[in-house]
Amino acid sequence: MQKRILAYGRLSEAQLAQLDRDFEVQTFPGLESADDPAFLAALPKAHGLVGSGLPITLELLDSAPNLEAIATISVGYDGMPVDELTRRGILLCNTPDVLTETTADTGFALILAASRRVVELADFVRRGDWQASIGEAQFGSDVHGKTLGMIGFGRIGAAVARRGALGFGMRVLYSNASPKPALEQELGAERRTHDSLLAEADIICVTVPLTAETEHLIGAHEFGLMKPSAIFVNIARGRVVREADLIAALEKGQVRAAGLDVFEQEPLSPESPLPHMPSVVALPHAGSATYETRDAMAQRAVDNISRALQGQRPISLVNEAAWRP
Ligand code: 8YV
Repeated sequence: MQKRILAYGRLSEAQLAQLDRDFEVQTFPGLESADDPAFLAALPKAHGLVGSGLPITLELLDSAPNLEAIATISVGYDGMPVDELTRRGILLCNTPDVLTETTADTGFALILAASRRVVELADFVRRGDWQASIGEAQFGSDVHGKTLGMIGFGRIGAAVARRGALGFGMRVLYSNASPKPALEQELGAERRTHDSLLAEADIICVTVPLTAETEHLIGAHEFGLMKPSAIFVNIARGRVVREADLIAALEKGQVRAAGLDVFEQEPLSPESPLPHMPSVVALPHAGSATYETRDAMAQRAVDNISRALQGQRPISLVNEAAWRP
């Protein structure tokens, strides 16, 4: 009997054909809740799940007693009940590496857009407000030669810092749980405590994963430490920042501008003041959203689930403790 996979993410025809060769595959494109009757009916016989955005609840796991592996099409796995999956012997696989450079591009796009007021000035032209030579009211702040403060210095943080140091002549500071001597060597990066980084950096970019330790890491106290000219960028997870405190800091002029790809609640409510503030560039969680990278992420997830269900070690395994070779 072939093992069964429920695929609820966006997979290409070639990727579905790859899965079809070895498994029985049922697709649920665009599924965001497990309430779909066909999905609920399929869970009891499912051995693998592949997709993203579906909350993996204990109730869902109880309905899927044959589940052996979940391949999420994302690097982040906050919100996944990792300990519970491990306890049940279910492998959790993610998609690191393939999205690093694209997400760093997004981070740098936000750094440039927020610093140089790209969206605001493009709107100014679009509205027909460009009637005379622009003046100080339209000036932005430089990026090249500034001090970049990275909160989190993993793969994506390092890739943002590399762009800053090598492309824009920036000095790089970082705060991270562990020191990164190789990156200090490569980029001249200097490790700082969280508070001194916030006070010293001109541009602050958050790339930490969301964990119990990093939830609401940046709030009123932290914004109070930043320079009034600081540019704040978040490409990590919205809940790393107390959004109400960010709004207050922008309103009070405690920081100059923000570039945000992630929010406490997603999709962001149209009621939120953030996208309406001229000093904010807001994106719809698009960090990895390119044709090439989303395809590479889906491919990694397909390879992960195939390997997991065939008794081979997945390429990217989150819960090592669940792996039984
Ligand atoms: C995902 C992300 O594509 O990989 C992540 O952790 O944040 C994005 O790149 C998004 O979460 C949809 O799965």
